[in-house]
Amino acid sequence: MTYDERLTQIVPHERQFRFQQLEFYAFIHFTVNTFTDREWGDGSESPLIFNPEKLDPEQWVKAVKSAGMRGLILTCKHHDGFCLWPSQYTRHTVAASPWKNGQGDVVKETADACRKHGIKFGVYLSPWDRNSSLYGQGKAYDDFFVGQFTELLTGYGEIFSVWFDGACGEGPNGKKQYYDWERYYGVIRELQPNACISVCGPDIRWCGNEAGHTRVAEWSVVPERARDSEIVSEKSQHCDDAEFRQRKVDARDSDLGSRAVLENEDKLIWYPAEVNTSIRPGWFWHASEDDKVRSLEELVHIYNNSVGGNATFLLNIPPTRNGLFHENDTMRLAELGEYIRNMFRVNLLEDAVLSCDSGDIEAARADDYSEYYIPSKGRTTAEIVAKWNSPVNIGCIVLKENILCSQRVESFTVEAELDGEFAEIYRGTVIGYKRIVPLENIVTSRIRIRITDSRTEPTLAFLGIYQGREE
Ligand code: FUL
Repeated sequence: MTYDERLTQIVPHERQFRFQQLEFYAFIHFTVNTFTDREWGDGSESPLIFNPEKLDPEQWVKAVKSAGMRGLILTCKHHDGFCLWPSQYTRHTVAASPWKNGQGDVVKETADACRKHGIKFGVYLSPWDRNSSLYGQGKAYDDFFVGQFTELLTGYGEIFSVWFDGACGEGPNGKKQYYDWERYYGVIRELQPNACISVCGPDIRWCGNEAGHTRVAEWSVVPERARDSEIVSEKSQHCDDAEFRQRKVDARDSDLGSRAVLENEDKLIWYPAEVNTSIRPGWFWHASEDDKVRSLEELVHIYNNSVGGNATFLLNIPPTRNGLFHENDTMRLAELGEYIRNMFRVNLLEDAVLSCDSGDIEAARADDYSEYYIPSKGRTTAEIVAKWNSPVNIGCIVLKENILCSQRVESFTVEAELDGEFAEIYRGTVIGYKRIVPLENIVTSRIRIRITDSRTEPTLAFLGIYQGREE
């Protein structure tokens, strides 16, 4: 087997494949911090301050759906340790709050709203707990933590993501908790085998920043050492084992999966990236940020580079103190959804003649995995031409590899016929699950896509060429 063939032996697990197809989903940061105007609580907050009088997770779900999101992850417990459900393992929960006279359960209301409106529900649970006296006591805390997520994974229906944050601000002289990750993963697999364990977990990789930045080439095949990479990032100081740190890869490295990086690695894994960022500067709601909601342009840019850059997009929207999204956020979500729907409204390929230098390119027309394009055996390049009878106005191109056959494409170009000749209008690196090529209204009758380098025969599960905006 050649070196490149070895790389393409690595494919997603079914749960990762399903997860990737969600593409875009919401993060909800909500807890005592919403009431104290802080980003990190210290665990000493009184549950009496938690009283979101108009709490309505259906409002959240409707708003995130309007943006085209297909799931929602709730901060069931942030670093301050306050539980949004009535956990039996601590008194530091909604049960001790005045909200609904201590009878409420935010997790249940949110899970129910997701189910009712047909989106997936996931849980964020901070391993770092600043309230629990057990934190730092090894197994005693592990038992407590496993007990808490067992409640979440058994009482609220199907969970698509268990999001373990790596942050810990204890510092060198603070408490040290060595988490028994393998035990946690074992319990999760048993209770929710279809859930992906994200960030401090084996299924979904933190992209390495919280600003919405993306890599030029995002690879899903990476060294096994990249797993738990969160643990060596600057966010996390809870691991001071130098040898362990050396074995790991830094999640923030600009290149995690090129041939050169993978060359000396024994073990490779499928570990796709997730881009997580907030619609505002902070993760939690602050009145002072009501006028700092990201612009539509910025969000479209992040969407194109994450969903359209071989990653998934986890966008945070923080509810206000009354338990509802602020209107500035809901308006932006609706605008974003409309923009995205418009972007993919008209697939111009329906009226185009497609041709290719080898293989059956017709197989790439339908956006599914039952049929896909592959050139003849041994070819690692392809030349695909789409031709229209009269000029069309192109807004963007979408390419998708069949990732069930791994990630193969290393580089490609797009050319448009302008003044009777093909001219290069885009040069791309990887494709992976999906590549969105924004083209700003190119008018042409012929487009040529050249896959210029691929690890083994390139595949395309889908090719779409979409109409630009009417001016
Ligand atoms: C970080 C946390 O410290 C932030 O508060 C937030 O939850 C973000 C998603 O992850 O590590």
